Amino acid sequence: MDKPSDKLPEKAAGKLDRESILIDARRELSIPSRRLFGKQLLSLGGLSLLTGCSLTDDDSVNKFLTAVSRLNDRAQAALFDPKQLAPTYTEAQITRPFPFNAYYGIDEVPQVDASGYTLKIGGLVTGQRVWTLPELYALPHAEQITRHICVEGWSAIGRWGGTPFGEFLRRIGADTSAKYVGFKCADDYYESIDMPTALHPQTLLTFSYDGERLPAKYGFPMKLRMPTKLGYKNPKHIVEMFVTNTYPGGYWVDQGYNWFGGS
Ligand SMILES: Nc1nc2c(c(=O)[nH]1)N[C@H]1C(S)=C(S)[C@@H](COP(=O)(O)O)O[C@H]1N2
Ligand SMILES: [Mo]
Repeated sequence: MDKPSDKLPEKAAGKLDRESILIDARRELSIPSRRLFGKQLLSLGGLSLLTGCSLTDDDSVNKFLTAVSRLNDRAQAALFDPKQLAPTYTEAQITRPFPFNAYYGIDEVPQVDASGYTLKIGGLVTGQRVWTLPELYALPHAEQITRHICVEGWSAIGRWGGTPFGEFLRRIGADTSAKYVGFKCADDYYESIDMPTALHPQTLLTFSYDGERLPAKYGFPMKLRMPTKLGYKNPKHIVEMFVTNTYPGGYWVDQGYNWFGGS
């Protein structure tokens, strides 16, 4: 998967083109910035003040752009309404075939062995232990038909089934006042989400796709499905999760994508 064409640090690298950095920074702040900062257009100086970064070399430009992106995260987090539901669709609206996507091709999809599989739970939870698949499959089940939106420019409607993640977090004794839930996957993917999204009623830990056991390409044995977030925020092949107050980042986020990743 290519990074988006307007990925900030790369554009800034090599050449200190302040005008285009500013255009990109404004675009990055886009609509939430208007709500956060009123109608005022931010100057490069204003953004530097907000982020506490001077723009003297490539290194500081990169730090600045990361900081601007984090400002955007905060704006998105502030605007996130934990009760607002993403649209749901009918069976007839499901996209067939549903697209596969990963940072590698379909022939490299990890083949997780079901019998040896365990999900490790760690961090700020009272129930630090591993879970087997039969235990996970026995959890309360919900089905959902929602739209998955990928930043690469496609979206598709799919049907996922699994257990409401908020209930699962309570079951494992998660500290739901903590900031983040982090995920490690069977490939080299990793992700993290904000607690309000983790507790959102439509956030599901899914084990099935369209009524069938989740196939390898869609993330066997499980994918965290959040219709309120962009595709890359939805980790597949989860092998470990942890609750933490230390920002864990994510595979694409650490390469310049926006962390909140709301859709
Ligand atoms: N483990 C893992 N999870 C991942 C990815 C990945 O490469 N590895 N790609 C992400 C991206 S960018 C997208 S769009 C969706 C694709 O999910 P799908 O194959 O079910 O369409 O998975 C997300 N979760
Ligand atoms: Mo994606």
